[in-house]
Amino acid sequence: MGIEIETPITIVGVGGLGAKVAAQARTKLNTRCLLISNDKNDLNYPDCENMFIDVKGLLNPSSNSIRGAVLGVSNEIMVRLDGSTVILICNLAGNGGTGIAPLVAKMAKQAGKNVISFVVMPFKFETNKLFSAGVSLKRMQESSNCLVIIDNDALLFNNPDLNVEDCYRITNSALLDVLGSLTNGISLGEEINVLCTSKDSLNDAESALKDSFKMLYSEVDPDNVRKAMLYVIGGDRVPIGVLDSLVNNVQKILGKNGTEVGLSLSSSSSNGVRVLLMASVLEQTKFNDYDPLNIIPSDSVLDWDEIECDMKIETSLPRID
Ligand SMILES: Nc1nc2c(ncn2[C@@H]2O[C@H](COP(=O)(O)OP(=O)(O)OP(=O)(O)O)[C@@H](O)[C@H]2O)c(=O)[nH]1
Ligand SMILES: [Mg+2]
Repeated sequence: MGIEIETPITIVGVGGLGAKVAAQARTKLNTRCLLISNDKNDLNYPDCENMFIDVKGLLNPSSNSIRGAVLGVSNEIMVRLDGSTVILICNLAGNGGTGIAPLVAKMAKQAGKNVISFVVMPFKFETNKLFSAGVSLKRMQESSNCLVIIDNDALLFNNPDLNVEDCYRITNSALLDVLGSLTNGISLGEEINVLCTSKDSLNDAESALKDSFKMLYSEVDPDNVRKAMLYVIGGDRVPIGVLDSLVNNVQKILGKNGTEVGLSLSSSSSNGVRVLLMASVLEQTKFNDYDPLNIIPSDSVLDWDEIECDMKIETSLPRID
C-alpha cells in the first residue's frame, strides 16, 4: 500500500539542486518551502524561506565541516521544520547535500514528522563522491518514511550520448513530475523507491518504457521489485491500446511475485512522450555497494548513532603555556 501524505507540508530544498527543484515543486504543491545551503547563490528564489549555513572561514568546506555548522543552528532548523510532513529534496553528489540533508532528515524524524526524501545520486565517474553518497543514503533511509532515489549514473550509463546539462534536465523533470503527481492522488511506496526515466520527448511510448527499464536494470534486481508505478507524461495523447500494452509489459516483467503495477497519466507541454518507472524495493540496490562497510549491520557499528562532523570550537581561554 502507498503512503498518504499529511498536510501541512514543508518542502525543504538542500544545496544547489535541492533548492532549484524545491522552488519549482513549491509552485506545483502550493505549499511552504524552506531552502538550506552553505552557498548563498543557491538561496535566490522568491517565495521561499532561506537558511544560510555559514561555514565560517572555509572556501571549500567538507561535508563534515558543513555538518558542524548545521549542528550550531539545529534549534533554528527545528523551529522552521513546520507542519506534519517534510518533503526533503537533496543531492548526495555534493558536499552540501551529504553534509546537510542527513541531519535535517534526522531532526525532522525526531520531531515526529513524516519524512519523504527525494535524493539524487552521483555519476559513477565522480568516484570520490560514491562512498560519502552511499553512507548518507543509508542515513537518509533510516530517517525517512519514504525514500525516492534517482541515479544520474544509471541515466548516463544507458544514454552515453547525453550531455551533462540534458541529463540534469531529464532527472530534474522526473523528480518534478513525481512530486506533481502527488496532488493527483498518486501515492509513493513506503520502501526505497528507485525512479527511472526515459530521455525527453520520444515519439514512441514503448521505446520510452524500454529506456526506463534499462535504467532500472542497472540499479536493482527486478525480482526484488514489490510495487511498480508507471508515469506516462504526455500520456493523454497516447492511444489507449498502447497504454494497455505498456502496463501489460511491466506486469509481465515485474509482476512475477505478485507485484502491483499502477499507471499515472499526465499532460505535457512538449509534443513527445516520456515514461517514468518507479520501482519500490525492500533493500538491495546497487547503492549498497558504494559503502564497502555496509556488510556490517548498523547496530554493530560503534559510532553509527552520532553523525560524523567537525566542530570548530571558539574559545577565549588564554593558552596556559
Ligand atoms: N540530476 C542532477 N544532478 C545534479 C544537478 N546539479 C548537480 N548535480 C550533481 O551534483 C554534482 C555536484 O554538483 P553541484 O553543483 O555541487 O551540486 P549542488 O546541488 O550544488 O551540491 P551541493 O552544493 O554540494 O549541495 C554534479 O556533479 C552532479 O552529479 C542537477 O540539476 N540535476
Ligand atoms: Mg552547490
